[in-house]
Amino acid sequence: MARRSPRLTTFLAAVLLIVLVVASSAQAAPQVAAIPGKEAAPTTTASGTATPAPTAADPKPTNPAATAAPPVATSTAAPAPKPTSAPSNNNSGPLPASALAKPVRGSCARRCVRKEVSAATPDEWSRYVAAIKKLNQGQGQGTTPYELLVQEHYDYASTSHGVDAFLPWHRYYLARLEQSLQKIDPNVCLLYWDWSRTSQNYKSHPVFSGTYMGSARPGCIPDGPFANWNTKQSGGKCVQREFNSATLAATQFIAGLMRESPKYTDFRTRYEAQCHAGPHVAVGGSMAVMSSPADPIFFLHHTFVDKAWADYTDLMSGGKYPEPNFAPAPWGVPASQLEKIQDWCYTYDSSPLQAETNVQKPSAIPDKFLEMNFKNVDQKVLAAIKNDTASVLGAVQDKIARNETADLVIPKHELVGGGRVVVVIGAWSPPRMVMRRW
Ligand SMILES: [Cu+2]
Repeated sequence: MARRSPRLTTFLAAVLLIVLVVASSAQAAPQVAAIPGKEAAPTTTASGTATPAPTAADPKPTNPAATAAPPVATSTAAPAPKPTSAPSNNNSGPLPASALAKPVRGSCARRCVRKEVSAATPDEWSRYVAAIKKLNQGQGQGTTPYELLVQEHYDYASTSHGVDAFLPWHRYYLARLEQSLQKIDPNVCLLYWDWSRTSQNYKSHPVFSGTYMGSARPGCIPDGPFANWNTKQSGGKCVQREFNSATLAATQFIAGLMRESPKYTDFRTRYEAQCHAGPHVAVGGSMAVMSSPADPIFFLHHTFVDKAWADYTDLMSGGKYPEPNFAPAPWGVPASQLEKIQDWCYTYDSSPLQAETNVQKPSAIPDKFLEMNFKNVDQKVLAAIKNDTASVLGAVQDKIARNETADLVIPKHELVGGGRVVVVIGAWSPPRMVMRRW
C-alpha cells in the first residue's frame, strides 16, 4: 500500500535540506509512506548516561485499585511502594477497538494531574506501563488498540502537523489515550518527559534507563518495561532508535519563544519546528516518521508538548486559536473547545527538574525528518520541488536571516492535488524551519 518515495536527501544534501512533502487532500486521508530514518551514523556513544531511577522511598502501603475513591486520580499524592496489583500483561488476544475511548468535553470519570515521568511514584509508573501494554497485547493476532492509535496518527498526519491544528489534534489524541488507559486501570494518568531541562544532554534524563523507556542505545529498546517493543507499524519488528547528538530546546529558549509569540500561529509554528521536532529527530528511528507513536516514548514527549501549549495559554492570554470553529479530522471537536485542559479532565504538575545554566540554542535539527508521498503524483511533485529548490530558497533566504520562520512558496500549479511542503534546514545555526500550507 504505502510506497516508498525517492529520497529527497540525495539532491538536497548539498544545502543540508530535507524537503518534506505532505499530501493534504481534502477528500481522503493521504497515502503516506513512513520511511525509516536515513541511517546517519550516530555520533554519540551509547554510554550509560541514564541517571538513577527513583526509589520507592515512602513505605506507606496503598492499594489504589481497592479504594472506592472519588473520581480524582491525582498524581500528586505521596510516593507509594511498588504495587503488586497493577494489571498484568498476559498473552491473550488484542482488546477490541472499542477499548479506545472517545473523550467528550467536560465528561470526566477521572481527573488527572499529569506529572513528569521521573516524579511518578513506582506505583503510578507501573500502572501506566501495564495499561499501555494491555492496549498492545495480542500482537500478531489482529490489530491491537495501540496499533490503531499509531495508525490514526499516521493516517491523519497531514491534518495534524505543520498546521495550526497540530496542538489541538494532539491534545485530543492524548486525551484519547489517557481515557483508554483509564478504562483498563482508572488510576492511570498520562506522564510527561520534560526534555527541556536536560536539553544539553538529553540522554542524561532518567527516562533513558531500564526503569523507564530503556537505555539510550541505538537499535531496539534494549531494556526496561518496553524492551523490544514492537507494533505493526514497525513491520512487526521492534521499534528502532538511533540517538544523535543534538541538543534540544532548553526551558529558557521555550520561555523566550512564548514571550515573542503573542499570536498562536507564531507560537505553534516555532514551537512545533524548533522545540517539538527535536526529540523526535534526536531519538530518531521510529520516532522520526509519522508512525512515531509506535515508540511509546512518543506519548511522554507529546504530553510535554501539550503542557507547553497549556503553559502558553496561561502566559499569553491573547494567544487564541485563530480558527475556533475548525474541527480537525477525525475528532470532530472544534479547536476552541480544546483550549482549556480542565475541560478534558486534567491539569499539569510543574516539572521537578532544575533548569540548566549556560544553555545553547537547540542545535542540529538533523537533516532528516520524514518523507511522505503525494498520492499518485509524487514523482512529478518531487521533480517540481527539485527544480524550484534554488529559487525557493533564494526567496526566503533574507527572511530566514532575520526571522525564525518564513513562508516557503512553491508554485501552486506544481503541487497537483494540494499539499504542504516543509523544509528543515539541517544545521541550526541559528535554528530555522520554514513551512507553508496550501
Ligand atoms: Cu504527531
